[in-house]
Amino acid sequence: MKEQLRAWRHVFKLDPDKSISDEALDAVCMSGTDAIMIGGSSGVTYDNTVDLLSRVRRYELPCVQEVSELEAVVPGFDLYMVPMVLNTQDSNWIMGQHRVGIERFGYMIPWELVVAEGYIVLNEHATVTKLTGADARIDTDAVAAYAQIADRLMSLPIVYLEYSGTYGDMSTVRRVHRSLDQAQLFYGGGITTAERAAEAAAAADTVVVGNIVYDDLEQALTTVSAVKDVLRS
Ligand code: 1GP
Repeated sequence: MKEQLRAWRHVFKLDPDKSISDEALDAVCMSGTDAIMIGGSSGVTYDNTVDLLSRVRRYELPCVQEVSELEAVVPGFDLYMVPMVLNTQDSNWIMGQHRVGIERFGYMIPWELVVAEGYIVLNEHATVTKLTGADARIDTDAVAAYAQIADRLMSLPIVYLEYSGTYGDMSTVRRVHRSLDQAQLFYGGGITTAERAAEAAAAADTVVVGNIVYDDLEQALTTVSAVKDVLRS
């Protein structure tokens, strides 16, 4: 699955703390997206994660967990994406939680399914920013520098520009993309239209679409072909 990840261009991120009808979930899973990522910044529990995983498992597509809460890690996902927040002073979110997780559960971690994400959190008003104490008010040079720490110094396979809840600065995304050597660039945040999806797809390797699934499903579904069309052209 780690090899397939490289080819993912569009991902829907579903929040276990939000409800989604069977019909909506069916549309999301049958949309042609490359994968479903399950995760969120608050209210994620073992029970709501198991529930959503089991519903997504009725479909063929890959389902990965983005780990944000140790107690909510559930066996049975195809991959486990582990964020390391780079632009925070609070080392708890870079490796503190990770250390606790390995100490406690290391004997049962399927390392072959674990993928680290170099997270750069860039919406100062997002829950994840408040939670992690990330400094989202950094300039493009700083963002590119953090991305290179992830890519070149730490050899992380993914750099994730997380604008969660707001549409990001695409010139920054393009700049970061150019600066990377080996890491795959994920972009997430504020994709609410096909136009934005296409623009983000041209700037990053992989586009993550979250909230709009819950706010306007029809719009959410248009983002899939918008992303794929950019790649074809
Ligand atoms: C959130 O990056 C994702 O973690 C997607 O952001 O919810 O704003 O689409 P949105």
